[in-house]
Amino acid sequence: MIRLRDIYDWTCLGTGAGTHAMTGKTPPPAYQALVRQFCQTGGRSNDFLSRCIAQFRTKYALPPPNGVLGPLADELPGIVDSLNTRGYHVFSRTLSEDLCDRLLAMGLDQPSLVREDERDVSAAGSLRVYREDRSSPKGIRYDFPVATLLANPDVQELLCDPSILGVAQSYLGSLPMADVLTMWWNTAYSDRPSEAAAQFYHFDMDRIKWLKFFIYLTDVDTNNGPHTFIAGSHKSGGIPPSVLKKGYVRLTDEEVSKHYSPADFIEFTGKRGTVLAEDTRGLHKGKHVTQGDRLVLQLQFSNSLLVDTIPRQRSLNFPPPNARPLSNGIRKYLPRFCPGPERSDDRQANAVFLVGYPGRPANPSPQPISGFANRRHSGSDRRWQSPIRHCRVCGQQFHLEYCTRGKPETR
Ligand SMILES: O=C(O)CCC(=O)C(=O)O
Repeated sequence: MIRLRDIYDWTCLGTGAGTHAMTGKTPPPAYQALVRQFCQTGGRSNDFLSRCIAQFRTKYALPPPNGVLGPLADELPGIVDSLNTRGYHVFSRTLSEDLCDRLLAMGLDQPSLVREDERDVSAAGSLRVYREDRSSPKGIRYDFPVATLLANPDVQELLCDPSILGVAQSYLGSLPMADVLTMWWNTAYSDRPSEAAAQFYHFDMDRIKWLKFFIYLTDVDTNNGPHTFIAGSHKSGGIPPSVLKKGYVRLTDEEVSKHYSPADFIEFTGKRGTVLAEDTRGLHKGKHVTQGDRLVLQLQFSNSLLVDTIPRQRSLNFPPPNARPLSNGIRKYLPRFCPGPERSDDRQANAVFLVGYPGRPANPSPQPISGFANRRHSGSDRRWQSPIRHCRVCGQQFHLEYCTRGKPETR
């Protein structure tokens, strides 16, 4: 039966999509409607929207899926099948020791933000170097500014990696857009799980369809915060209506265990370098850390940037819309992610929204300039900086925009 509320929701979604197409912003009622319809239909609303999106955001002509996850051409159908049926896939190939060493060094030496917790944490919101805090952490979680991550050539390579992109595109069924890039430490700071550190079961609902890649950069055993997932809960009808009725909330283990068998609870332990892909529309959490710590790098690819009004969200708009098909290989687009901020106060940048490329519509022919060109961004009252940089890898000129006002954002 169609209810008045459903008509209202779909109207909000329709007008929200229109507004997003014109302004790049989604009105909050459209986001609320997306979540409500997800809960109401058990996820079928998202499936329907994804089928529509696949009609016009058709797939890129990507190079063969050979990369950090191995040569995946033969395995790809099985991987997508495992993502469709179970909601996750753990790749047999791990990242190389060298790559893990370099990413770990960034995690230890680059400043990260101590996340606010339910308790009063005096260090919350401050940028700290984790190496100095490792033996005595000052908070439950340390998040890296996205600008730091984007500045790292290894992260840039991962964002462009054909095996990662191949999996994302095959699962999404339409072109993948990198819209979340995050890395964080989980610590044993607290003696109980934290909502702020995503240590209670929940589903994500920030997009229509997406795939997250979790990359462990430290060894993860059952005590230092393995990621955990309820197999199959990402499917339509995979979360019971009685749970969805509660809305977009955090759930206790006891609550969740009433609805699933023990075999459905998957705890992902693994050596550093382990990579898992997961549809976090299903129920998941990070297990409470009781010993040691965990460093995770996370990439997310989505089929649409709709619903990007969530303040903590960052959109990387990848690959650039004028870049299709990727005839000369994905590496051509590396400049979009290179290089990062060089001035120390850039670390305060609170979000990188669009990583530009030569010829992006907002500035069709960027000129080489030194310094920063301050300008307003899409009517926002925040100040956006738009430096022109040169890619360290290929020397091409490109454009990077980020906001320098306000408190740094965390995810
Ligand atoms: O820390 C974790 O493993 C959970 C992270 C999480 O909830 C998320 O990325 O959506």
